[in-house]
Amino acid sequence: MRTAAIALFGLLAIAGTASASIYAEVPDAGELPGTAQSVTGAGALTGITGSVTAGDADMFRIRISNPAAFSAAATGIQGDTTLYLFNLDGTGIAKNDDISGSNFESLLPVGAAQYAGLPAGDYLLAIGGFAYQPFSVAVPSLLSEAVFDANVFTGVQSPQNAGPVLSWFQLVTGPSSGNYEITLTGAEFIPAPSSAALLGLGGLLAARRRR
Ligand SMILES: [Ca+2]
Ligand SMILES: [Ca+2]
Ligand SMILES: [Ca+2]
Repeated sequence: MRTAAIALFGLLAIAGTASASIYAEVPDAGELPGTAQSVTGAGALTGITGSVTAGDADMFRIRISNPAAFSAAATGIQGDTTLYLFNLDGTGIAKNDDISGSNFESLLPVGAAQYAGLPAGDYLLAIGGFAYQPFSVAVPSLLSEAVFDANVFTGVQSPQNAGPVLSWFQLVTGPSSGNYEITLTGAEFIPAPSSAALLGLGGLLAARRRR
């Protein structure tokens, strides 16, 4: 019995270690600050996996514990991803669409001026497929309303509009649905409310009920 318990504990420990560093989207992350999925857990966050459909992007609230070491690299969505980093209020920080003229996957590299000197804390990381872009107006009608210039494809871009993202728009149809994987450095899970705090609350409720 004791041996079984130890073996079970060992299995749980292994499972916890294996799954702790990669966050899997469940079920679909929204694409605006109010509907972004919080990546809660504990410890270093080394990746996020998920999927988008056409006319869809995913936004995650992550903790950048070391901005000087932060990086995000995306693969998937039929070989053409775009990565965006926003402040919690939805204002843009940085975007990369294509790694190069022949590699359409995305990289926000370590040390970019847009984020390497930011304070550690929580930020919004978004991913979309081909030509699905964030806009700083609720109903886009002009390319100049995009948070980031949609006609710049390589390099780490700064925003062209200071306003927060209020909508997304598919500019051109193309391969824009599929699975993706984002590899991260300098990031951590956002701590969930501690179980001790929840137990404390449960104890308080139980105590009140007994009276
Ligand atoms: Ca999704
Ligand atoms: Ca989504
Ligand atoms: Ca791309």
